[in-house]
Amino acid sequence: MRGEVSESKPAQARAGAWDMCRLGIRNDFMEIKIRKAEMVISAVARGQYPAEGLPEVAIGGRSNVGKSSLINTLLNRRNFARTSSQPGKTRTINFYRINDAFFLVDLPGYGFAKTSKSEQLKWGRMMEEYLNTRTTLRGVLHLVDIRHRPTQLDVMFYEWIKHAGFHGIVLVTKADKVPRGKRKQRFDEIIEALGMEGDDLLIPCSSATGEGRDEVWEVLAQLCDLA
Ligand SMILES: Nc1nc2c(ncn2[C@@H]2O[C@H](COP(=O)(O)OP(=O)(O)OP(=O)(O)O)[C@@H](O)[C@H]2O)c(=O)[nH]1
Ligand SMILES: [Mg+2]
Repeated sequence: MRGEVSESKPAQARAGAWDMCRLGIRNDFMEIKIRKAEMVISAVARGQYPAEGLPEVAIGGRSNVGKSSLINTLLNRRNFARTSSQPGKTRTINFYRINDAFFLVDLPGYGFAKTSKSEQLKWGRMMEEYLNTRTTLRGVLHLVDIRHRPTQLDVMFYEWIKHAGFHGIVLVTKADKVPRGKRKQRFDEIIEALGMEGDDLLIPCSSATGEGRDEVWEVLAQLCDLA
């Protein structure tokens, strides 16, 4: 399996719906210091992808789910990846090079109501080309909003990720919007709708409170072999 989190590493939650929400944090996990973060290119086709051969992790999900906000939270920057309350902001594949060591990739969102059929087709082709050909891609973080039941497009996107051979990693965004006591039901709904199983991971996140940031960094570190 491509991009698999290796057996010996602890960021692997075992089966069982609720257990998937817990991710062991390594005691010796050191926060990675962001020395450098650069926007390299907004790509729409394969020929434009960076060719350095550095490992990369992509961040995908519905329009407005919080992909660009997550990148900013991870990097401790306010407006590095462009965010907007208007859905459909990110329409290209945006490559961010971090510490000259790996890429974070902000994927264009899907499911934006005002998207035309031809835009949808373009999105589909762009994603297929990226997921199926990008050999340096170690994993895809699939973002879903804690407040909404996954849509058909979410299910399709998750299937794509798994089908391409990547570890299933779901980040449940905007966790701050739902009180802790009411979350389990939300998680169970997402797990069921996406058909999560085995050692798939589910990590609650919030760009408003920073919840989940450490866990996501640990996943990135493991996927990209960061020291
Ligand atoms: N309360 C709360 N709001 C959030 C969170 N993450 C994102 N938002 C808000 O949700 C909106 C969309 O966030 P973006 O990060 O631009 O979403 P995106 O997935 O990049 O959207 P597209 O680029 O359109 O696909 C913005 O108004 C953010 O401020 C979160 O964790 N909590
Ligand atoms: Mg965006």
